[in-house]
Amino acid sequence: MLDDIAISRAIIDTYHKDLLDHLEVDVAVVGGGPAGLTAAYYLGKEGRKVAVFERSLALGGGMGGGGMMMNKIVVQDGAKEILEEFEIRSEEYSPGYHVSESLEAIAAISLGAMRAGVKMFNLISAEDLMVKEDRVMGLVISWSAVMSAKLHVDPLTLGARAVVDATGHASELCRVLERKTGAHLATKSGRVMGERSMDADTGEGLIMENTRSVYPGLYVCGMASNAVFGGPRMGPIFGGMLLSGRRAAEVVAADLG
Ligand code: 48F
Repeated sequence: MLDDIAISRAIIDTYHKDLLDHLEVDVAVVGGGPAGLTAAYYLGKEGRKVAVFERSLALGGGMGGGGMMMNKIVVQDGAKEILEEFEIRSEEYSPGYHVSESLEAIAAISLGAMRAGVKMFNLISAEDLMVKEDRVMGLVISWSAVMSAKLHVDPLTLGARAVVDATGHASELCRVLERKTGAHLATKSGRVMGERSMDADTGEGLIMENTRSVYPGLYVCGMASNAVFGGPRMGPIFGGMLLSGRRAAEVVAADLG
């Protein structure tokens, strides 16, 4: 006979063990979109302790909606090898333009990351950063439901040797950092420069150089990189997101040593 209380105990106990076990991590990735998930995968694969915090119920960020809710993504030649890394099927629609199912891509990258040891925390939002001596030292987190209900509940803090802002267009962590500390970011203006209008070719090109450390302990990847460094948006071509995720992992790993 199934014991209802045993089911609750199993969930509460194992979840809290996981949360405690990830109170201090090597890398906290905020945002479970294509860039954050890919960064987390490559960092996990090389043995780093990584947790992803995703505000929503589901992983995948903007990828599931493809372009204008047509659930396909386009990936250019340069990022095809990342599709292959995750065994995501694709069709070369025209020379250099590979089309995949967006939901397959989300499922494959998410599973790859989890099997590489990354811990996923959905339904948790990063609302702030822990900053000490001009360095980001961790995250301030809360349940997304608390935030959307605007409940007056204090958050909790976790430590991270590196934090990756993979929050997409909003670049939320960089914005909160500049708003609360007046920090000088590693951009031309020292501020979040804001994303520019659509230009897939330029945007996909710039995203690699914009995937970098933006402040001690804080890195940007994916759409947040172009939003912070003033690059254009690029719409439903996703190669840049995957490449940027991999690049972020390389940059963070090099800094962590
Ligand atoms: O927006 P998102 O998919 O960012 P990305 O990985 O990819 C961008 C593309 O989807 C697309 C594009 C392609 O050319 O332009 O927009 O850079 O994923 C960002 C994720 O971060 C979550 C959000 O719910 C989404 O799933 N997120 C945002 N702010 C927070 C957050 C936060 N403060 N805490 C936790 N999660």
